[in-house]
Amino acid sequence: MNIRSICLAALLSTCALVSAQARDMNFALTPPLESHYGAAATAFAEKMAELSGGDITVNVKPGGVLGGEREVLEGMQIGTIELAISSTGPIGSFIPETYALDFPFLFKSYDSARAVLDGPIGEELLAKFDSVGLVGLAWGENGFRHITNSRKAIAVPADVNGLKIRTMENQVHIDAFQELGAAPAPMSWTEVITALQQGTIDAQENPIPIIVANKLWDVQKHASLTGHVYSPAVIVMSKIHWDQLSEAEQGWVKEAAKAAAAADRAVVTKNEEEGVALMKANGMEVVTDVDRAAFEAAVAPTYEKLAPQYGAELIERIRAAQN
Ligand code: EAX
Repeated sequence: MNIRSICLAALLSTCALVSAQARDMNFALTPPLESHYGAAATAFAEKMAELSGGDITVNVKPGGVLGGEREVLEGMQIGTIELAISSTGPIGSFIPETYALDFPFLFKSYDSARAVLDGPIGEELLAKFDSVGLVGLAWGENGFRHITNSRKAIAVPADVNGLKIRTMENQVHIDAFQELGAAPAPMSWTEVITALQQGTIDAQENPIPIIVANKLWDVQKHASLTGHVYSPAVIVMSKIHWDQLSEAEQGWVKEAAKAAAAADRAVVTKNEEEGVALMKANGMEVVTDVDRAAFEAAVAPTYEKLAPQYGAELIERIRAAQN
């Protein structure tokens, strides 16, 4: 064998060795690492390292360093980002059927929401991600959303009138807050803390895990446990990258996603148990006796207006599944 053949053989075997060795994937999330989403991403990374024998390294990218949730979803569609956990907030503009999950006061409890998402309805919605260049792997959760603000205690719908409140880029949420007489300001989470600090908005709404993870008591004096929306979160992969995996590797990803969802929900449960005390200990005025029935009645027109467009039949199935 001449020197040229030897060098070529050496080069090819090196390439083969490198390609079989560690591959890196980024996993994006907007909250800090110390959060329910961070726990999900870490669990995913650890499970993938275990199952791949170290061949696949998942780099957790917290704090919105790779962008807001909508931007991350767009990045996954073109393959610049491999993985993420995202609330459903912006997903409705990619997959309109998921808007059914975002209607106010639709889910009755964490147990019933988890049961619906882990059942046929959740599976049906995950299957729809394929059509937009994404792979819906598993349902985690963000939690029941509550209002925080810098102005006053909120206990009844009239208290929300005129409030400049950030919402996710979600048509159903925007409409619901308009029904309450608020001035919704949809924006990416990555802009919210600055907007609250600068006073360009008075309020935002998020689950206790987000309030705690972001120490929102530093920028919001008041919290009101409205629980107005249950916010699911999906563990999702770029289809471009999914299609490059072997069948075995795809199985690892699915198993890692299940571990991520379980880790996420465990932190949500813990935050729900301890979060209010933590918020109060850090100076937040927390209204716990919110008139939820009045809020539910006030946002009912959102169903009349948007359910026909965003899945009235699916909303009824979700309601029936909780009885
Ligand atoms: O990191 O944008 C939002 O309010 C979502 O809850 C997001 O997951 C926060």
